[in-house]
Amino acid sequence: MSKNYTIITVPDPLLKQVAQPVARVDEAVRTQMDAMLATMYNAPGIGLAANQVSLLNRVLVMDISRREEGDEATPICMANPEIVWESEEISVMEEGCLSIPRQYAEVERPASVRVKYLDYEGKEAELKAEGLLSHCVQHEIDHLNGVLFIDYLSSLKRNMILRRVEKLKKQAVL
Ligand code: GNR
Ligand code: NI
Repeated sequence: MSKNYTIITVPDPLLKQVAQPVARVDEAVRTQMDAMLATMYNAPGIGLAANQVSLLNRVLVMDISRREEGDEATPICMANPEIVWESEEISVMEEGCLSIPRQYAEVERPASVRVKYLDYEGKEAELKAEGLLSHCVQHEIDHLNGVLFIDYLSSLKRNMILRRVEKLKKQAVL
């Protein structure tokens, strides 16, 4: 059984920090990936970056599969992910973030990307992502760079969202 981390929320300054590369994927990093997956499934969410659980290394996990009863999980774990190619075509999708609870906004991103990374075994791997997975992997890599989806919005919309999260916290809804 993996431990569940606590997910931090805005305006925690750790969400604005740049995470540092891992030297290699060792047992400690694998244990972190397992615990991040458990935390993500529990939330529930389709992705989670290390910053969101107060860890500042370049590790993320994702699983966009709809998990009905009996379905196998199809987790993707990445260390040191790098976007090596992005499409000119743009995709707009409504995004949310576990660190900005209950707030959603449309975000424009390259429609597809290729990502190079170290996998759970520590081997070099590459993923081509489109659709929801493309938005998700870009959203997670942004977290590792201290960037949130609300940073792409106008300051008016961003501040509106930040105030709504504050209000939810005061109401103890979070
Ligand atoms: O659960 C999540 N859903 C989501 C939807 C659209 C684009 C990105 C995401 S990621 C988000 C979980 C999260 O906050 N990851 O950092
Ligand atoms: Ni997020």
